[in-house]
Amino acid sequence: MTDAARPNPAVTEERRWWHASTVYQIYPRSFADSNGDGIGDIPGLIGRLDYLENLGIDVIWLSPIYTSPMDDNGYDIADYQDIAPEFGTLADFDRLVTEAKARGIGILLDLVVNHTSDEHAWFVEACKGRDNPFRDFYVWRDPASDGGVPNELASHFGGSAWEFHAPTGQYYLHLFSRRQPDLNWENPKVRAEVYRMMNWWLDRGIAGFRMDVIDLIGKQVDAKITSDGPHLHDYLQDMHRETLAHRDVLTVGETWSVTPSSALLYSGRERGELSMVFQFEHVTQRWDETYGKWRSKPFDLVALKAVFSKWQQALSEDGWNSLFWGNHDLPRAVSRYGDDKAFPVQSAKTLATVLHLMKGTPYVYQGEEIGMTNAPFRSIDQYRDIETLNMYRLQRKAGLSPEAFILGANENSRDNARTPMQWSEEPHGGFSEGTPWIEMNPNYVTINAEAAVADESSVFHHYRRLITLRKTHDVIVYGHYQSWLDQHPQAFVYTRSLGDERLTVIANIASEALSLDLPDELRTTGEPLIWTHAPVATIGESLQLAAWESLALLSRG
Ligand code: ISL
Ligand code: CA
Repeated sequence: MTDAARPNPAVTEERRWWHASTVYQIYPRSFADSNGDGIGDIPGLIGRLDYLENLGIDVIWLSPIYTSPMDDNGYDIADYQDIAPEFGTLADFDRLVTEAKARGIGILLDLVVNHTSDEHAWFVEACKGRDNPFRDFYVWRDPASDGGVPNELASHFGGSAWEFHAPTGQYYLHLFSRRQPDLNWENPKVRAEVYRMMNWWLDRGIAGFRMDVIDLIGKQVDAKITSDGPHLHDYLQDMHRETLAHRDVLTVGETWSVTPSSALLYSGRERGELSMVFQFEHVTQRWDETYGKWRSKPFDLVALKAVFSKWQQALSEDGWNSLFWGNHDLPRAVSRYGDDKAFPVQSAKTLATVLHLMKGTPYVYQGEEIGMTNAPFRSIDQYRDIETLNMYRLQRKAGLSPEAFILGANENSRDNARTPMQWSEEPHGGFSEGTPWIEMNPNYVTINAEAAVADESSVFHHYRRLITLRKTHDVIVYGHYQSWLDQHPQAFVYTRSLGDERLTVIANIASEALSLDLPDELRTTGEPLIWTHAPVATIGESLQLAAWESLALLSRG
């Protein structure tokens, strides 16, 4: 993962290895099960490293693998320095780091330090009494004068963010489930413990961290500020100084509240904070203003392109973008943005093309590279996720029918994208010899890795090409982004320019054919780099595109 010596005089930015890298997200529970208990594990993952090497990815972001009661599938950590037995042992983890490194792949751990599990030793101690030395590791408040909650802060998983602890007569804060008490970052002892733990993992040879809801750590609950609090960037700079400085690692913060200007604070080159952050504007743009993610707004390509352009421009001179369509909290990309019924292969490829040829570091969520779709669930019993189950209870109480709830949940719940990786047409998709912890998407019979690898025209090989192109073409990594035809409701067109090179990307984001008129400035001839239907070497005054057809062409001079 060292910087390849590719002197291109047009590149003025200081190169970092992660600029040309692609990250692959693994949700360990659903990736590969080695022992038939129905739960993916580290040995299973090690067995699939050759597949990932073939795909060409540089980094694995591993969702949490630490000791946990699994109230939120591991985002509730009981011991930061041990591995959950269902996932394996520390020895398995060390072997993973070594085996991945041998294939040129680094491991990013998920740093979940906004909160712990209620089973974490710190919280167990904190509950013992108001004068316990660990009490201040968490956020406690007295009841309001009527005995009720201290204020109206709400949990992201529904209901109040405050839970009463009767034995000590105070409420504690949990911005997620009640089994995920929030850490008190104002306490310097908490910060010191987190840095110590981070250094312990970094010394074990990991490639960096993905930082869970990191924009919440500067919260000031009495002022009802949760995200983007006044000391957030002080804490991040402090963290950087104590752990990341002088280490060549990748860090990415999950920041739902980030704006283009705060992104420069998080990821600015001279800031000493993070490599990059995840912004979610293309995600929330589809959410209803009142009902949020449980009710979607229709797809609007013009608005979507505007979001991407805004972010490409905002971080063009400083900072760095991360690029993603999906993750373990979001619907499957092809189901959300593509057409998973009529054009599953073509639309998966075209979505990949338009995303991967932008400036930033692309993230691929496991299974996306073979075009996995949202699993169609029929009943609430098929769901496992605490967020969905809580929401079901609340919405049922509010009078919503189970059928109506399932309809919305199938589109937006986190479980529909958490079904196991589809490896083959074998029983349980080759994921496990036992019964998977959550049902497989039945379409594994046709959509699976084995079939995809064997077929040169598959979604998998398209991703493989895009990942390779980023490593061999500086214009993809560093080229200046310019959008075209912003108001066109069906075409996604942009160029990337670096020195005398220009990359032109043209995509039809629709299930209907398109006859596209192009402005003079886009007419060109060049080398076809990637395409969905047929290579195109010349762009004239108009272009006929099939449904979900896309292409990219490189011209010089
Ligand atoms: O999933 C969501 C929206 O689709 C959010 O409610 C989600 O909880 C938010 O994205 C924060 O996510 C992260 O922290 C959570 C954990 O449940 C998620 O899996 C994680 O990605 C709490 O640790
Ligand atoms: Ca297992």
